[in-house]
Amino acid sequence: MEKIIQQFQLENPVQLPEAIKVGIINESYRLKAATEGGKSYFLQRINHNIFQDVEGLQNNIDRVTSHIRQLLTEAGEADVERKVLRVVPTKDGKLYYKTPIGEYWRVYVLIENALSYEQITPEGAYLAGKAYGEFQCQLASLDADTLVESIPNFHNLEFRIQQLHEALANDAAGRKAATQDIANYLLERAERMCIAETLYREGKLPKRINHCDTKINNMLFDKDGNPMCIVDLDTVMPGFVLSDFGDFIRTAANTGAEDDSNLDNIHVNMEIFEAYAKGYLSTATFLTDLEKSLLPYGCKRMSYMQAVRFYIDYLNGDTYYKIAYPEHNLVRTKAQIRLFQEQEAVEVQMQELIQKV
Ligand code: GN1
Ligand code: MG
Repeated sequence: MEKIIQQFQLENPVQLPEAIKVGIINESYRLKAATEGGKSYFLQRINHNIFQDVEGLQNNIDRVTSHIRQLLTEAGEADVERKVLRVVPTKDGKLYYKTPIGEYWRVYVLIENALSYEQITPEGAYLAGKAYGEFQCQLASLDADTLVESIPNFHNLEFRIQQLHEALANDAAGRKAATQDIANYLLERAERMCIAETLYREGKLPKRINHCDTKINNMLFDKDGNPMCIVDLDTVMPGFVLSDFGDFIRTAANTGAEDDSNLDNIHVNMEIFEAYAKGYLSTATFLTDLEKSLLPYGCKRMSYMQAVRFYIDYLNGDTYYKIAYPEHNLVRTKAQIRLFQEQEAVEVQMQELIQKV
C-alpha cells in the first residue's frame, strides 16, 4: 500500500493506513499525519465492479466539490475546507490512481474532529434536513450535463424491477424457491411503487441533481452537533428529490438497524420524520407541490427499492454488497420490507405532517 500512497500529492508523511468501516461498497483507510500539525488523509479503494467508469466518477466528484467550494467561498463562509471534501490528485495530476493490477484508489483530505452518526436526535434531524435542502440548492446551479451517471439507472426503480425478474429467472445461487414469498411480495407492489417513473414520463415530476445516498452516516457533524459536510459523493447524479428525502428517513427514522434481524425493533420514528421534514422544507424552496406531496411515498420507495436491491444480491449469490455472514442480504431484505410496511402504516400521518409543515 506504501506504493499507492506514494502516488498522491500528500503534503506531509503519514502513518501506516488504518482500515475503517464506512459503507458497504468501497474499502477505506485513514492515513494519519506522521508529523505534528500535519494533514491526515482518507484513502479509498474504489469498488471497480460497481463503479465501472472511474474516470467519470472522479470527474463528477471533482465538479461537485469544486462547485460547492466556489459557492461557499463566494458566500464568505468560514472554514470552507471542513464543509466540502477535497480530492487529492496524484503526482501526475490525476483524480485517482490505477495500480498495475487494475485496482483504483483515491485520496481525500481527512476532515478532522468530525463525527458521523447511525442515530440522531430530532434537533440533529432538523439541522440535517436543512443541510440536505441547501445541498440540493447548491447542486441546482451545477450543469447536469457535465455529470455522468456513475452507475447507470442507479435509482431507476423500473430498472431494478427488471433486474429482479432477471435474478429470479437465473436463480444463480439456488435461493429462489425458499424465498418465493419475498419475490411475490415485492413483485405484487412493483407497478404501484414505480409511479415516480410514470410521472416523470408524463412530464409532471422533474429530475434534479441529487446525492442518491443520503444515509444518515454520510453527513459529518462538528462537535457541537452542527452538520458540517456531506460526504460519499459517488452517486451524485440527476434523479428524483424523493431519493434524498427518502433515504435519509429510511436510515435515520428507523428505530432498528438497516439489517436488523429482530424485526420487532423496526418502527418509524415520527419525531425524526417531522423534524427532518421541517428542516428540509425550510431550505428546499424549489420543490413543486407534487414533489412535496410525494415525499411520504419517497420514503416508502427507498425502503422498497433497498429491499429489492438486497434481495437481488441475495439471489445472485452476494456479488454486490459486502456481507458479514452468509444470509446477511436476506436479513437486510426482510428488515427493509418490514420498514416499508411500517412506513405504509404511518403514511397518512406523514402526509398530514408534511401539510402542516
Ligand atoms: C451502499 O456503500 P454505501 O454504504 O455508501 C449503496 C447505497 C445503498 C447502501 C445501503 C453505490 O452505500 O445505494 O443505499 O449501500 N451504494 C451503492 O446501505 O450501491
Ligand atoms: Mg455510498
